[in-house]
Amino acid sequence: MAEITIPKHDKNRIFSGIQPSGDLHLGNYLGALHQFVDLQNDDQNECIYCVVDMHAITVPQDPKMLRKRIYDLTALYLACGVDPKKSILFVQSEVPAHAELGWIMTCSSYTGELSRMTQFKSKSQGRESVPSGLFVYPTLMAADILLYDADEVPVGTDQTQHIELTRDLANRINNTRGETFILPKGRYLKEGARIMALDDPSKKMSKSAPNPMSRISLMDDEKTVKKAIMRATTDSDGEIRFDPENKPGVSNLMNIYSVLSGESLDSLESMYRGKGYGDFKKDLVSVVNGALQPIRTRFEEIRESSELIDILEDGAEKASAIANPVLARVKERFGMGLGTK
Ligand code: ATP
Ligand code: LTN
Repeated sequence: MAEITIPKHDKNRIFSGIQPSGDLHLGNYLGALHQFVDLQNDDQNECIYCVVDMHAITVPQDPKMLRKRIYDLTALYLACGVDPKKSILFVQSEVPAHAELGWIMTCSSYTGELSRMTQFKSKSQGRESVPSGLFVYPTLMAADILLYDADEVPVGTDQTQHIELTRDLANRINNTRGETFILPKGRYLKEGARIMALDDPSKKMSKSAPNPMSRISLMDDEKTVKKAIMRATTDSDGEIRFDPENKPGVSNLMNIYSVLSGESLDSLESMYRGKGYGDFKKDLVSVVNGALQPIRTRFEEIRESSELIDILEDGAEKASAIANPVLARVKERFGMGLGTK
C-alpha cells in the first residue's frame, strides 16, 4: 500500500454549503452568507462555498425548479459579496467525489447515531414514508467537509450536531485506519447564529415553514418586509430589552437589528429606552430594507448574466483539484479500487 500523508495547506481552509431548496431568508443571510463574505475578505483564509444540490434532493424536487434555484442561489452568493476571484464557488453534483466519499462515510456510520440527529427527526416527522436520503444526509455533509481538509465550517447553530457527527466519523476513521482526515471545527456567529421565526420566536426562521410571514426572504420587496416586521410577535410589557428567555420576540428583532446595523445590543437598549415597539419596529424596517436593497439590485443584474456558468465551471474544476486527491487518500486507506502505482 502507498505511504499516506495529509499534505499541509498554508491558509485556514473554510468550507460551507447552502441548499438550493427555496428562497433564502434573513436567517440564512445572518447565520451563513454574511459570515462567508467576512471570512473571504480575510487574507488568512481560503474559502470554498458550495451549492449543495445533492442535499436538496433528499426531499422531492421539481427538476425545473431545482435547476432555477441552483442558479438563483449562485447569483445570491455573488450578490451578497462572495467573490469568485477570492473564493471557490461550485455546485456539489458537478464534483462526483462528494457522492463517492458520501458512500464511504455512510458505511462508516451507525444507524443509531444517525437516528439521533434532530434535523432528521424534525424533517421526517409527519411523513408517511421517510426518504432514506434524509436519514443519511449528515454522512454526505461530513463528506462535503472532509473532502477539502477543511479547518473551519461557518454555519448557523442549527448545524452543530452535524458538525459533531462529522468530527466523530473522521475520528473513528483516523483511529481505526490511521491518520486520514483533518478534524474540522464549526464556526458560529454569536449574534445571528440562530434567527427565530417572526410569528413564533420559539422556532427557527425556516424556508420550509408554511406561514410566509414567519420569515423575511432576501428577495422580499420593501412593503412585504414592512408587513412582516410590523406583524412580528412581541410581548405586552413594551420595553426594548434583550432577554431571550422572557422576551424571545423582541430579543430576536434586536438581534437582527444589531447584526445588520453594527449597533450593540446594549446601545439598542439605550437608544430605545422609553420608546415603544412601534418606533423600534419602524426603524428596524429601514435597517432591513437598507441592507437588502443593494443585494436585491445586484441579484437582478447577476442573475441575467451568462457569467454564472463560467464561474461555476471554473469553481468545479478548482474544487475537484482539491477533492480528488483527498478521495484517493481515503480509498487507499480503505483498500478500495486499483490503488496508486
Ligand atoms: P430549512 O429551514 O428549510 O431547514 P434552512 O434554511 O436551514 O432550511 P439551509 O440551506 O440548509 O436551509 O441553510 C443554510 C445556512 O443557513 C446554514 O448554515 C444554516 O445553519 C443557516 N441557517 C438556516 N436557518 C437559520 C436561522 N434561522 N438562523 C441562523 N442561521 C440559519
Ligand atoms: N446541512 C446544511 C447544508 C450543508 C452544509 C454542508 C453546511 C450541506 N453540506 C457542508 C456546511 C458544510 C444545512 O442544512 N444548513
